[in-house]
Amino acid sequence: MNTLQARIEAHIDTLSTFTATPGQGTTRLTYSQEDKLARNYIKEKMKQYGLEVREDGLGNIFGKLAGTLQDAPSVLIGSHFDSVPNGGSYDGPAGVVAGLEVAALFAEHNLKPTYPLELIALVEEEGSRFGGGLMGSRGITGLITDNEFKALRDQNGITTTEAMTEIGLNPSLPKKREPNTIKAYLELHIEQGPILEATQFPIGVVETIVGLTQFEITVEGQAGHAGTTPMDRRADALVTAAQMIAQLPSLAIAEGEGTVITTGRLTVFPNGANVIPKKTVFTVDIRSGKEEHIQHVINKLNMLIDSYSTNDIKITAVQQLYMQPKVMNPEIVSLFKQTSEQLAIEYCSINSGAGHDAMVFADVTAVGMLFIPSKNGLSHCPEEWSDSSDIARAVEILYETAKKLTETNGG
Ligand code: HGY
Ligand code: MN
Ligand code: MN
Repeated sequence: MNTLQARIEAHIDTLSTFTATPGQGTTRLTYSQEDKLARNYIKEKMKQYGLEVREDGLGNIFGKLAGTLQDAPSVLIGSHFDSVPNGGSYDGPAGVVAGLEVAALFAEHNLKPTYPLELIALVEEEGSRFGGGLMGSRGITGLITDNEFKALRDQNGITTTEAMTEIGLNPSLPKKREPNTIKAYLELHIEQGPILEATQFPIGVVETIVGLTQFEITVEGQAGHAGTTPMDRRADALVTAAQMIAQLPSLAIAEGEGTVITTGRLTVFPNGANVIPKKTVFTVDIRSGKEEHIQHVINKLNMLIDSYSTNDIKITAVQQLYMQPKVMNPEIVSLFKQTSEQLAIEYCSINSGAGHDAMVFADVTAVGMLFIPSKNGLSHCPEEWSDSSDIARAVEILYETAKKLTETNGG
């Protein structure tokens, strides 16, 4: 194993220890103690690799290698470092680590770019704590206003600003970043699906990212005694939710063309075995490569909600996220492909069924993504694994691409 691969494995292994569920995957919620440990590690490495480190008013971390051009826009490289509950070690960190090692190669070759190279480690891409997702990148691009950010609360009612302050971050720092300060955004990510492994390509050059939307649906009925309440006098919030959730898959299947729908979270109140549930809250995640399918499913979801609403059962839906499908920047896509060919690294084109911060930055700058294979196509689970040799290949491609985009000679 070469030193680059060894360093990559050391980064991934260290970051994976910052979890609230040791032995049961990575659980690293935004602004948690685990976030703080991972953040300190990332900042330490950024400093070690000669970068100027700062955090913004959302807690995103930046590591900048200044260019010779004054006030020039940066080439950003990075990904997110939060996780889903009981997730894996690579979803997000693979891209942060790749950025770190690109910076290490710039330092090793003592390169001075014309345009700045800037690493970025983003918060709350998963939305596991504050809902919706893509929070760090949406905050930078102004898709989330300062007031909307301050109003976000986790499941315990803790606000973003309270949680930030708890780990020593400063929510009053600037959040939005002007688009003219960003020249490009590059992100390495694990595929999180089976295609690259099945086709035996070590690298996927991403062409498009699916559109997605997320709803939080609340069903309110009437709590009651499980034993004394006759069946014809119940307003059971869980039975209603279950009847609705059971019908969701057919809405996506009817659309076809890869449209998917998922209920990942369901909470029952008061959650007692002998209590008729008063309230349930569940999520609905809808994705498709074509926006029309997403719109169709949203319309059918609203019809489903109306059909189950009665005098005794009240149903409300809050849309927490809506992102249109995105196409990656053609110039960067071809740069990735040319560079892979020059490096004799086999690649294929691939479309992303997962959402990524890159889809947010695509609205304000030129964006490109690389994928590496996921073992058994698994992700968002402790079994998630990718080969550090594939990450090393991606680092080589990102390094050569970053040199071109920052107009750096040598190395
Ligand atoms: O849900 C997603 O696609 C990403 O993992 N946040
Ligand atoms: Mn991710
Ligand atoms: Mn993820």
